[in-house]
Amino acid sequence: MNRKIIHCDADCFYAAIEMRDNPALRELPLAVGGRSDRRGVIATCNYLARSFGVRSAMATATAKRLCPDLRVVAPDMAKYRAASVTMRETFLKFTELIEPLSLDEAYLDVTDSPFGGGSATKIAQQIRADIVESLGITVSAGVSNTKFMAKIASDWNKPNGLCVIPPDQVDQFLLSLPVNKIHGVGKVTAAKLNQMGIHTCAELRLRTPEELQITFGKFGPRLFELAHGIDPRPVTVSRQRKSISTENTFSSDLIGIEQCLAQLESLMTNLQRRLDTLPSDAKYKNAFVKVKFSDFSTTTLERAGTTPSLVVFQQLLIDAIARKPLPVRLLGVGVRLHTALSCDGDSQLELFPESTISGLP
Ligand code: TTP
Repeated sequence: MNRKIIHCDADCFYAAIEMRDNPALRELPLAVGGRSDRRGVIATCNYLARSFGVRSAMATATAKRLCPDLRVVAPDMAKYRAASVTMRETFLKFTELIEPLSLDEAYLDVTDSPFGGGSATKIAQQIRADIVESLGITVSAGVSNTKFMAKIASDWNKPNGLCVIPPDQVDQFLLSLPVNKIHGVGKVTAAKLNQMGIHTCAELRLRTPEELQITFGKFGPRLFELAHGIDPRPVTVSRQRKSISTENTFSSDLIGIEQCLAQLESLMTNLQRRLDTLPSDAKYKNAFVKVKFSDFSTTTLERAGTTPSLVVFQQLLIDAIARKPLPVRLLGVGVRLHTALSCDGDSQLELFPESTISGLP
């Protein structure tokens, strides 16, 4: 399959919009997020703030400790949504095969696009230039023959970068690629791979899919394929979504309800981030929690007709945990949608669910 895929990802998206609207912020370490005196969390920050160690999902109070001059502004989702629409309009000039992953990120299949004289690289350059002009923010792009490689490429020269990995260079590129650059390989999976003596894709290739399956479950054979640059996933224009959820596998099992409840806030922050990308008239039906115990058994519990709130999830979690007196390896929270939305979902997050942060089955 000789596809031409572009992965576009805006640079420090929310922060970039805020800097565009208030250029004085450009010179400052800037974060977008909740206030430190309200136990807020950083959604994103500009690259100057990153040089102090500030990161997405960090408590704002921690970020302020790392960078006392950090300026924190509240998110303005309406503005980011509007910018996202403009980005989409730009993509549409080049192809209709667009798969958004979030407000600021999308895959484009330009295999048959008549633009750029057949050059995906030229299209990517043009998209980047057009978005600077129309939106006043920069977008990094990666070009390759699979979604997997295009996404790695867009990150390679961030911010404001373009990276092209032609099909005949994929193999060479992958050989030295550290395994933690594979999407879905988080800290825990990376540590396990490293313990097995696997640091690069070249080393990953020396294992069999069966061997990897023993340690990483379904993700094992997938890791093997990715290490060979095999990723047949097409760019999917739209999908029916019935639920939105987020989950986390913990590097060490949680013991007792207190430890589990303590995880709810950050899970809910992630969930909210995904809910923010839904159309504003999306309606929720049920709230649910998912618990995977140390014996790998999974239970889910949901409640009808509720809006997702901390109290609802707390109660669901207490009831779900009570089902087995075992330590907990994974927790998830989510909502079912009232009608299946044909929406621009996070297909890649579903293929690599957040549980694969640790890559465990
Ligand atoms: P990302 O594309 O992950 O990151 P980014 O655009 O801020 O920065 P980068 O240059 O590294 O790509 O996220 C897109 C937006 O989603 C981000 O601007 C803010 C929001 N977001 C959150 O609200 N919480 C999070 O934990 C993350 C990672 C992002």
